[in-house]
Amino acid sequence: MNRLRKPIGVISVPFDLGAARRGAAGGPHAIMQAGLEADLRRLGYDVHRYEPFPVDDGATIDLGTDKDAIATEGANTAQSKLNFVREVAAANRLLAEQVAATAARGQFPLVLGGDHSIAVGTIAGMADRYANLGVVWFDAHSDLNTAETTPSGNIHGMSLAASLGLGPPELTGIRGHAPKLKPENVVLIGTRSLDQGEKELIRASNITCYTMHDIDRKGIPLVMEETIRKLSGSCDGVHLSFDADSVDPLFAPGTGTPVRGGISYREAHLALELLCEAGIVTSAEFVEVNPAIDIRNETARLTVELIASLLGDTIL
Ligand code: Z70
Ligand code: MN
Ligand code: MN
Ligand code: MN
Repeated sequence: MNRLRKPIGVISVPFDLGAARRGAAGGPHAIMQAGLEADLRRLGYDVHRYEPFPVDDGATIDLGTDKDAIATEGANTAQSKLNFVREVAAANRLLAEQVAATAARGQFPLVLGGDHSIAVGTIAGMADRYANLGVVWFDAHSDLNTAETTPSGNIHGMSLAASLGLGPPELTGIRGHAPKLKPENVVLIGTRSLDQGEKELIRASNITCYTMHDIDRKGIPLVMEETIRKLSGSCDGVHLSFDADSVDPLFAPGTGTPVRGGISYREAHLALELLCEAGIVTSAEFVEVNPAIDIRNETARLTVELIASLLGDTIL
């Protein structure tokens, strides 16, 4: 296996105001409790763990106000469809800065979410260094909604679009330059739940999308081989964005929006082992682990195992 020769900078983001339901803010703690640091050291890594920075955890927000009510209240304006956009933008500005600083220190940024809205900040931080950043986006969803197409108003369903420069300026403009990504440098894997606007965007753009149908037909080895060939040809860095809901809920029950028919335990490990072997990944984030709905921390433990596979764990 191709072990990274860099120290790992672990960045915790206990934030979940971008999601449909609360709980993913407990993800970093659950993942640490599942033994991440010991595993990374066992693999021979020098680990730098950053204190979770002070994101707005919603403690000051009236939780009696449910998000559906907010989303429908003023559904006549686009702005009203961006739930907690100020808090999401503030968290992502801090995260982008932290990720850029971690990479500048020569460490591999490993970001623990938190809901998937935090991809905006991670990608903004890495796009500082890599003009042609590639992204491998494992997800049941595509997170390609905009203020115009979102059915929910939840920003974790808009973070990839924002990174492509589509969305509110508070998100697209983090660290100045927009867009952060080119559509031809984006590969979606595990897709099985798309909204109408997302389907149209994927069809009209150069985004590569391996749906579960494609994975069933081609198998994970070929899907990963094509992904690696494509991105290593055109990108100067590759970010892995791994939504726990890409994995079948049988193996990853602790996530806010489970969708059955996902990649299996074996497929998830194989995919990340193949990325490891290719040696192309320059940063990673693991998001949407929700300990409030998990079963005995199973999803956090799976996440630790998957991180180990990405970073060079082998059986023999
Ligand atoms: C839906 C929306 C989503 C994650 C759910 C769901 C989006 N497309 N993303 N869970 N990680 O509300 O936009
Ligand atoms: Mn060190
Ligand atoms: Mn997602
Ligand atoms: Mn998802």
